[in-house]
Amino acid sequence: MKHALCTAAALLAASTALADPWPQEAPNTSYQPAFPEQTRAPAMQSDITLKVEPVIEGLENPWALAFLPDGSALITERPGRLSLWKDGTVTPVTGIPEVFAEGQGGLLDVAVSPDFARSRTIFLSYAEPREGGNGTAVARMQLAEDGASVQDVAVLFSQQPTYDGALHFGGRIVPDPNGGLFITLGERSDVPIRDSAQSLDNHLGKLIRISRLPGTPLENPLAGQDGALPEIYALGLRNVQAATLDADGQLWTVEHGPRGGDELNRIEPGKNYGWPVISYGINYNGTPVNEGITSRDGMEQPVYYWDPVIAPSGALFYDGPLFADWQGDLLIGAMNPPGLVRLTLTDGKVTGEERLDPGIGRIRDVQQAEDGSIWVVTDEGDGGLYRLTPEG
Ligand SMILES: [Ca+2]
Repeated sequence: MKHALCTAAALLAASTALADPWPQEAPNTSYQPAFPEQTRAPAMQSDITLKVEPVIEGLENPWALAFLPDGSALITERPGRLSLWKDGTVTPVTGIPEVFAEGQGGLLDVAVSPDFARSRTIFLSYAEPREGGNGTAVARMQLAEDGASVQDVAVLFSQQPTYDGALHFGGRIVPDPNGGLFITLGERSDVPIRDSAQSLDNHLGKLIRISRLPGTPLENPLAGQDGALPEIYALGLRNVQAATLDADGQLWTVEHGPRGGDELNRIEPGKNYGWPVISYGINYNGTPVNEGITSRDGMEQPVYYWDPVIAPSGALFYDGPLFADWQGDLLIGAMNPPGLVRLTLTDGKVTGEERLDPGIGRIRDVQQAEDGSIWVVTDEGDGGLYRLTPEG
């Protein structure tokens, strides 16, 4: 029965492939979208060839990059290294926190404070080694003038509870314009710990917002609620590793689903995004996620979902001069299949999707340089930092 279903779906995919610039592979489920634009948007193809220039090669599972105001860049490698690239030279940065570098854990994101030019402040997220397990943490520190070390390291946040696992750390950091940091936090993957994403007494499967300064609480949407941790900004998220603000300052996230069910969400304060109660995917072993439902009152629908998945990590709204046709489009790093996903959005709905494969492997982070070029890191054992521009 399962085989027959797959064959029919494969035939359907084959018959539409001629019209599509990229193949729509058979979905893992027969779930129906809540509205027509929620999945499988019309395929688009840009009339460009990507030029790929290696900036640094031989990086070990790089996870993130962030530009400094002078155009230099900080790069993390998951085993626990931070480097500064400047004018073609790579300098190791010493003094960063110790990390738990197993499975999906290690040194994760790097973010530059909006006041960096004055404060030299940067933020790192990482899997923090602890008694009895580990958890995602975020530390604040100052980059020395020569870029070779950090000092005054202060841990701003430690996800609770500690868990003895190596999966789903989340870890993306987005500074907001009002003195806060948005931080995405995984639900640690396993049954039953992942159900914690639905309770407000812990940080698993949450998006939180904390102050950039230690000991300065911010107004957050659930802070007054009985038993709710005051940092929580949104809940019911699985493993968000892509988060970015649009031109209006609205936060968007892209999360890893299970088998099927990667999601794009527009984050509203205090809202519940449903995991693991509702999902457009199934468990890796083929069984339904809990009751196998895709909607429930009080839980937000994703703006868009993918089945099969793209394995998203790293995202930005493009607004540079080099890719003139991509203004305001959402670019998402994809690890499986590897490449970049471009979405066009109109009135909060996805109107088209393009798959671009620069041929460099699993893209883990995407950033835009001052000149409008797109810089990415590839999460491979022999990974790198690359600059993408339109050919010609
Ligand atoms: Ca969801």
